[in-house]
Amino acid sequence: MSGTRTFTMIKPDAVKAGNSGAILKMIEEAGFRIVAMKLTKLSPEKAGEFYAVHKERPFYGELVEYMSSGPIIAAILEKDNAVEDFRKLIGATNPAEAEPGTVRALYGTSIGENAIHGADSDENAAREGSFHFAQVEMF
Ligand code: IDP
Ligand code: MG
Repeated sequence: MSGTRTFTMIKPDAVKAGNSGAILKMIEEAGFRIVAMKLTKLSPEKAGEFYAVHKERPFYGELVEYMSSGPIIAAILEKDNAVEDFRKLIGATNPAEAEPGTVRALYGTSIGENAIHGADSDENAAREGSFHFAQVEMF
């Protein structure tokens, strides 16, 4: 059975462009409840650790540099079928291929700078949530 929580980050390009409010509105209107949220900035070391699973991919260096380039908003979200429904709301990795009306179609600018992150499994949602929120069990 699928879980009720997912983890997201509004990425530096979207925060910088002033799209955080519009994106959070989409998230809430889609039925997600914000369980924990913070504006933060990842050091290159922390970004590298977060995306360690992509270490062997050719874009890893670029991804780490980009994700540490400015403030992000990290959040834990709650809804039935959270992980799958949230991936639907954000759309495909490449904004050019994302369904119209999805967050990435509306606010992403390239395959790298695609506005938002969404965990891809219940296990990763829990791992990524605890990476950013030490006190996650209290929420
Ligand atoms: P996802 O975020 O849709 O799950 P992943 O394949 O897990 O996509 O890639 C993680 C992140 O790495 C993407 O969201 C994007 O920011 C970046 N990325 C993925 N593919 C490329 C690429 O080909 N060039 C540059 N950056 C990429
Ligand atoms: Mg992924």
